[in-house]
Amino acid sequence: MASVFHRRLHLLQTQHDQLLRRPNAHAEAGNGIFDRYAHPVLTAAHAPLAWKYDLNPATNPFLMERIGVNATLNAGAIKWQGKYLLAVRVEGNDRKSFFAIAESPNGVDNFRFWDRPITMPETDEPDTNVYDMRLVAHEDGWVYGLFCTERRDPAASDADQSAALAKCGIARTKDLITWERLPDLTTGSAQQRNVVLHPEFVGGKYALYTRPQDGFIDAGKGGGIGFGLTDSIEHARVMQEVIVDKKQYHTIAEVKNGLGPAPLKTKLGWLHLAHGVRNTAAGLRYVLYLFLTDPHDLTKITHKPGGYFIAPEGEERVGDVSNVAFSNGWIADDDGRVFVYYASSDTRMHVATTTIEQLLDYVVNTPADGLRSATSVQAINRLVDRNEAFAHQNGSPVATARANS
Ligand code: M1P
Repeated sequence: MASVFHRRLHLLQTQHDQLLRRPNAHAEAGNGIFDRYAHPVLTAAHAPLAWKYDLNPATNPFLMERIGVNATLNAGAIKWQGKYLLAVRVEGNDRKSFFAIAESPNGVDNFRFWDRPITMPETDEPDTNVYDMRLVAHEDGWVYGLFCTERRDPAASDADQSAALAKCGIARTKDLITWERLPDLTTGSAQQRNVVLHPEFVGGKYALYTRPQDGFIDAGKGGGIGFGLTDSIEHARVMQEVIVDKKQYHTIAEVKNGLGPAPLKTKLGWLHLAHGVRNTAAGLRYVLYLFLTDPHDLTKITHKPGGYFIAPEGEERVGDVSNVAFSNGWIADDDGRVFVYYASSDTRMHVATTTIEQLLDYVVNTPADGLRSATSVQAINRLVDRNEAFAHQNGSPVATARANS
């Protein structure tokens, strides 16, 4: 009779293999803007068995899990040597996050982690926790990873074991395996999270999107997506931050917001994906939104649809931190397809697919937030007017579609 060890190993390997091979497909008819998929692309269960189990029957006869993986979330993304790569925030049962690369041949399924997590070098001031890496292939030839580094607030009393300081950590690589750690970003703000490197030089300088904040959770008066320049990335220092997109009363971003991945260059300008946070009786709600900035002035928003682009839906609404959609990675393919990687409820990773053409249509033609109930009704009435005028001249498109079906 097979030992407990071997029975369990067979079961674990079979289940893991089935999960990794599971094909993914569009989940629903969609809204014409993007397609959701039936399954998450990465979950905690995707972590390699060798990261969790001592696979020697002599030292682990019960095949007990020795190290737990709690969640896979907030991944940076890059197309690399023809493969779709995610730099995933993997969170252990011990609440520490680290980064690991997962690779897929098609961007929507079959994601597999590389053999080992990334060994991220530390600075002289060790990080307690690192998370939410944005990957950017910069025109200087390096691939940069900008992430949040969190350490305990040295000013906190012994009684307060949760006060923390968030800063932007910076590292670079040529192969996504060996990383060179650079000094953390210095800014005039008390704390920083959601810092993103712009892929091109701006006036010969490195350009950074920031999210100045007064406290660790509370953005305070510093809320908004900022922008600043630094002469050097080896000693990055942004002393002047211009707010590009501020938090605003009774919108999806009234508590705070932050940029997601680096913006995509399009024929109409730079396309940005960001998250907005509002408060509710059930806690904070994180949703994703888009905006476009001027091709030559990165601080000037030219188009910003009202409301959210992606909000957590169905099972996505439940997890370690419920009601959260968060994205810091997307990939624009050469054929115009766009893969938006988003995490739900700080627990697992999903993909939504769309195209640059669809995203620009959405950004340019979705009414902006009029900031009042009355303006929302006016927007609907304008649309109904247009539809009635069209039907008057051409007959009802709904009746035609029915007749053709
Ligand atoms: O828990 C939701 C998110 O909270 C933070 O986002 P922000 O900096 O905008 O508050 C981050 O810790 C993020 O990792 C997390 O998903």
